[in-house]
Amino acid sequence: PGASAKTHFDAVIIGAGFSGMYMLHSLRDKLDLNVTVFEAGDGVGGTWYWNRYPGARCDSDSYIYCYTFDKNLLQEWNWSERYPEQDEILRYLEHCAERFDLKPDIQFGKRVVEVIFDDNSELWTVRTDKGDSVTTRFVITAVGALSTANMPPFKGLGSFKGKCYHTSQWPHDGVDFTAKRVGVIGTGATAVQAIPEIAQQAKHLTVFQRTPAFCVPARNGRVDPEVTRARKADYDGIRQRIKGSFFGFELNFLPKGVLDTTPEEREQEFDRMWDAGGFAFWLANYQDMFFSKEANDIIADYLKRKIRSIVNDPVAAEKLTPKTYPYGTKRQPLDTNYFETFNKKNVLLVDAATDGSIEEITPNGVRAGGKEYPLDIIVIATGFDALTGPLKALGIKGRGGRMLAQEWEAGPQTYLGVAIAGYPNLFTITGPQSPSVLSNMPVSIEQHVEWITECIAHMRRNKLTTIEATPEAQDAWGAHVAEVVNATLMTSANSWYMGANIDGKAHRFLPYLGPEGVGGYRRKCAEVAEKDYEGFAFSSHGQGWTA
Ligand code: NA7
Repeated sequence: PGASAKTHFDAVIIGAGFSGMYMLHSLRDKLDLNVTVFEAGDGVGGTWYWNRYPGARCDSDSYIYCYTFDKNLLQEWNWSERYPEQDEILRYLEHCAERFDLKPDIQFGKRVVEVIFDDNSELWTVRTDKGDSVTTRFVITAVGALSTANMPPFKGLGSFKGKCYHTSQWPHDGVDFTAKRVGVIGTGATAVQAIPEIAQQAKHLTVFQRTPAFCVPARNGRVDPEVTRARKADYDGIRQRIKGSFFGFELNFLPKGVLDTTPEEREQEFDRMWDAGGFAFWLANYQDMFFSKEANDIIADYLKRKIRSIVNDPVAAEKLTPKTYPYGTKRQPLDTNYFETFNKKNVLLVDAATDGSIEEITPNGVRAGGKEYPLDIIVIATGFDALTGPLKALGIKGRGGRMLAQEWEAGPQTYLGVAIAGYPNLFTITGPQSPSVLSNMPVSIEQHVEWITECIAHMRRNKLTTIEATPEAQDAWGAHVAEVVNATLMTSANSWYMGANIDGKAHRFLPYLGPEGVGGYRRKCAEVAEKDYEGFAFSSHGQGWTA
């Protein structure tokens, strides 16, 4: 029977982006399990299915923003640019879905609304908004970390007579800005990509800024074919390096502190990183940047000088200069002509601190600081309820009816960011308290998928029916996550890493910033498995294996 006719599975995967697609391939084709995927969208791609706003592209270099588990795929696929655009990444994922014949086992257009554990059968029941109800031994969430839109409850939002779009729910046939007065709310990584594109098309653009961003040039462009050839010849080395690296990139901190350098020496290094573009300035800078405010100030000062040198109007430059948080403690936006865009005559910056914050949306536009800005289109680029939002939205109930959304009100509690005490046989790919959004995502996704696959294989070999994190191991992991990050400057910013972008959300650092990065985290997970899944408890009652 077709996937949608079956009602019992070994594993249900939620989401068909990078994570869910590889998870399906692994469990179905390596372990021969009976698996289905529920996907809310009408196609594969996850993030790259939904985020179709102008300028949407990846901020990781294309040669490492891809699957690395298939050597032939690495050789055969050719990216057109250093950072591919949304439609190219979506084409890549479509290609992978065909290549591994994934679509027959993905049920599209079905949003999971309930995931309930039954204490007697030790099986999960998964329900969708389309009325499906299936049972399964394992549930694997592949819902992404940035997939639940943050739509701030602006007063009067519904009264606007023009068109209003959240960047992550963009119309598939695009939006025509020609001759329109457009407002963009937000200046995070998304808005920084969209603003220069919209400004080129619109008659007039008003940018509503709450907090200015430290942007660094992406330096996108075609990749030298020689470089591509050399990389293809060295993919074994590249895989090894990114898997063992701090952030999943071929980037490493400079092995010295900025405080140990002369002004001339560091200026040269800064110029080199600025010219290189991409995340080098953020993730391959002096190693004291995230630890010492004094060091951070020196590095931030370079970027502040850049803003002043690019933006012609000193008043606008001042508004665009970050002052309230250390550099690097919020996600690094990469730009193409972002600051330059504020030199255009048709672009106006409305800064919350100096011009007043948004008071309401009116039928004709946005009112901020007592003034109404008339608009035809509003683009809401206010980001996501990061990491916990997508999991809380699934209606997960574990042992004894305990509710995940409720238990996580004061912040997430997990073991290794991949499992949760009280929720047996539930795995969370790139969940909170794993490196996740603090890494090049495909690297962390592959690591989780492979670890989960091996864990399930281990259970089948040993006729084990449930695996569950112990509360002790979970508490120890939570304490470790907090301890490591508390030694850095990361907790001093009102960032979405801290849950600070959502009203009422607990302020807790959400991803895991391990002392040895994703490489160290990978070793830790491998060690847990080697020590017979230390910190987990297994059982062998409940319904036995059928596969
Ligand atoms: P971000 O990085 O969360 O940026 C959202 C922006 O919207 C940011 O400038 C916010 O200001 C602003 N914002 C959020 N809520 C409001 C309200 N209520 N009023 C005014 N302005 C607001 O989301 P992005 O989509 O840009 O990026 C998310 C990630 O997706 C990105 O880092 C990549 O990993 C991919 P704030 O700074 O909170 O003061």
